[in-house]
Amino acid sequence: MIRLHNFINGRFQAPASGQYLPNDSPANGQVYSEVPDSDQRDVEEAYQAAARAFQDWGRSSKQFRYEMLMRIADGIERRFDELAEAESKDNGKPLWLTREVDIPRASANFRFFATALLHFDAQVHSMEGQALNYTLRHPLGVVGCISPWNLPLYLFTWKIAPALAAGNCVIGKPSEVTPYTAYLLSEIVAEAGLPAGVLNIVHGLGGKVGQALSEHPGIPAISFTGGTATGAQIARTAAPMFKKLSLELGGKNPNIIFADANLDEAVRMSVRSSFLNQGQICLCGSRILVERSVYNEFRDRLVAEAKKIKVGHPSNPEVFMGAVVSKPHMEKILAKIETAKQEGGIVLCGGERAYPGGEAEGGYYVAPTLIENLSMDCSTNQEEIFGPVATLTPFDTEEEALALANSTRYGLAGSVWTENIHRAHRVAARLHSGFVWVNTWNLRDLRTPFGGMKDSGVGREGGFKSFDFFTEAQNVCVKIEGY
Ligand code: TXE
Repeated sequence: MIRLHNFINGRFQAPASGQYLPNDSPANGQVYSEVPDSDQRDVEEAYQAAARAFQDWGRSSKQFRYEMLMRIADGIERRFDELAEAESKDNGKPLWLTREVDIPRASANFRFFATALLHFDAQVHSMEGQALNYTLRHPLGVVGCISPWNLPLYLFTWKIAPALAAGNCVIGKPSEVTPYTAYLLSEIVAEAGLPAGVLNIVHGLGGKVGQALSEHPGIPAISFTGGTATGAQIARTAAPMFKKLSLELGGKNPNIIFADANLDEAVRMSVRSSFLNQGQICLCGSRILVERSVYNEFRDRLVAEAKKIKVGHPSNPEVFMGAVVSKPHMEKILAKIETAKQEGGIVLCGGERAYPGGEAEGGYYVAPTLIENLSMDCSTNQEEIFGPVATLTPFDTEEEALALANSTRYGLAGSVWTENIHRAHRVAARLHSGFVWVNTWNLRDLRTPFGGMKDSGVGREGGFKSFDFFTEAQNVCVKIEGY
């Protein structure tokens, strides 16, 4: 049994409660580690350490912070294999995926924001003949970073790296469902020699540790990725204190496939957008809208590809899909599939728990599922499922496609498939979503703004947008006589 520790003021320590939560591997349902069940007392201790550390870190040179972040990135790369295996074991996702995406991206996040910091500078607005304005960007102080379980180290570092680079001290709270790589990161940070208290990692439940961060009067900003209901709870708590909030929440993203699209590519990428990471990515395309003239052909080809997907133990290099993250989450996905059937949905493939057997015995697997014959206003098409489940719906006109695509309360991402360049631009601009891909999916440039419209969130992260969030702007206006 592996016992994880909090990382507070540069020390590894037990939670104030002395209590631990069991953590299982979704691949086989076996409990293999214990996670600190921390509470407000641990958050307070972390806050005191971070506030002390901020006296120096907040005034440190960019070069110093750059070097520290690059050392953390080096440390992640040195322990690459261990991190990739830990992430796969903790989350259930295939090992090839953690090796190709999660862990490379975690070190890339540190490198990206370390170098971006060197290029982030004050803006100047000259009022000719009168004055010069320059806008300073000050770090905020001690900030909270709360991350989810679907891309554990990837999203944790996506928040922590820019927060630190901008000169803040951080209290990070990883998901209690997938705490392992965040714990390994605390070891890497200690090895890298980051000054004590600059980064603190407090493990535990959202209702205790996350809530204590949102409630803390000394913490002026929270960056959160997770469910929409949790985001609303954080906003309710933080708003009266006027905290800065960056909320990256759920999605119900459309893939819009027009008859003139390259169908080979549209089918290939729809398999990825529906089932990569077991469908547990906020960007996944869960509503596939297809122009009626190619609907049957597209559907039959997509179903044929989905049936070929190998589901199994994450360590098997041949599997495309591993386990979903937890037993309760698997049960939620299966219940949503039952609801879809009651709503009149026809299950084209999957629709049930998968039992790959062998070393995957006891694990939480769901077969890739495609459903058609549902109205767009039913709950299956309106509520986020966050599993390997997508629906197919035909449309007749561009207007109808847009109306269907924009009909949910979410607005995170969408993809448009067409060879008509005019239509591509037109439809992209009219989609109510934070970002749109044309003839691709999940192609990411870390400099671009990332975030959603409507109930998919508030604010944007990525590139200098992250620095805007993690700093406070201060304009200095200097009158110049005789200019
Ligand atoms: O996420 P939670 P859950 C969606 C997805 C999923 C649903 C619920 O639809 O089925 O959300 O998942 C912390 N104050 N997404 O319940 O609870 C929690 O400990 C502060 C989409 O697992 O939102 C964890 O660290 N923090 C998503 C983090 O919030 C609180 C990714 C996220 O967990 C808290 C994950 C509180 N009161 C789920 N309660 C995406 N956008 O990618 C919990 N937390």
